[in-house]
Amino acid sequence: LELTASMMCASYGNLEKEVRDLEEGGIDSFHIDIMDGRYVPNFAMSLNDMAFIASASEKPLDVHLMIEHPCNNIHLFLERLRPGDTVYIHPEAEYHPSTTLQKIIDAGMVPGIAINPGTSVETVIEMLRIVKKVLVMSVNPGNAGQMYLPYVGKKIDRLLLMKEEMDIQVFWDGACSMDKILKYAPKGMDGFVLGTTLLFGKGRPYRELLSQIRSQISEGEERWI
Ligand code: S6P
Ligand code: MG
Repeated sequence: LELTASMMCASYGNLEKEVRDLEEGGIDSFHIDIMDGRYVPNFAMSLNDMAFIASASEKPLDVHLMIEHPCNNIHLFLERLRPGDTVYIHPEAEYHPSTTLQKIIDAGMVPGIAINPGTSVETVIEMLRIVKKVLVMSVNPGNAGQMYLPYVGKKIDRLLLMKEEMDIQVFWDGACSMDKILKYAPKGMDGFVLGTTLLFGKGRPYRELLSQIRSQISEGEERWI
């Protein structure tokens, strides 16, 4: 079960220390939210923040592009990433999303799509045949610290049932709480993006928080196996 840290929630005062502390705490990967102020009404991390984290850690990066027409500048991201890093695009933000996904594949990165709360599985089904990873948004993209939107539950259940047929992994992004991990990990969710709900701004060391999260997952596993 992959636990990834949403770095837009980290303290920018000392990003290197944040990366170190999260690594020491046992985080599996770093989730990088890139926004353009157009596709979503906010700005988060930049290309350079992403490149810095890629150089500061050997852990995989999970780059979530919330930008219009990523085909125009995706090469800037791809040339700063390492083989095996994941790049998610939002299909609605692109005229030809499968062309952009092919660029991600050709560069040696793992292709993914992010599915908004209001986007149905039907509209992205052909892309599920191309991608390896699906990032299900349980909040509307743009901000950390939002409320979980309960209507996405049905779609998540459907996607989890399609995992084998489509050969995809499914990840949770938005308002990820302990009860959601304990409910959806047994149903086959492959990983969770941790933000302000569980990991950041708590005034407690990441090591402590992450080990608490992991031990609750293992206690849960004993029950669901
Ligand atoms: C939202 C973004 C997410 C958030 C993350 C924050 O646009 O894609 O990755 O940063 O979900 O988590 P939380 O627990 O603050 O909602
Ligand atoms: Mg995200």
